[in-house]
Amino acid sequence: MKKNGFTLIEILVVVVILGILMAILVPVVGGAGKTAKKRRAQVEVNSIKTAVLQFVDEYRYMPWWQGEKGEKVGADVSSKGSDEIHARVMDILLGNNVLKKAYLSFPESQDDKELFRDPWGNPYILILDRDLDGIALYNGVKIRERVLVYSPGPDGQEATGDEILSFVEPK
Ligand SMILES: [Ca+2]
Repeated sequence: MKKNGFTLIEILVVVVILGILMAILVPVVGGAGKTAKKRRAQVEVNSIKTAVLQFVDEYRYMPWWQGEKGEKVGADVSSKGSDEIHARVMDILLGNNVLKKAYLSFPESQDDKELFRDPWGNPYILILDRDLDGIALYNGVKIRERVLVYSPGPDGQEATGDEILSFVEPK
């Protein structure tokens, strides 16, 4: 018997095979995207941390102060819940400082030029040891670091266990 075109069975077999392939490939590709975003966030929290430490190394104070001649030391400062603090720290690190030196640059792909956003669109959170006692507080826990940088993670929520940190959280 000579066949013209595909039989219904042949089409069904192809559809089933495609379905199986999709079921295998979609989670793999999706998972890879998630991993890549987490990796990018880890790289970025580390580079912000490095930028702050380089700034402190040169200036001997944190890249945050109030007003034109504001105090350069004072209580530790956190950008949690304050885009204004975050934006000012970034402004200073991007080159608006006495030496006019850029300690950091935003990724070219990022549209926002004021807030350094994580791969899920939330600004990274910075906690600066402004009193320079070598301790910064993370959710009430003392961390022996000059600067803490973190992303709330894929869910954008704090303290849900998927945060991406520039430091090691004590157990
Ligand atoms: Ca401190």
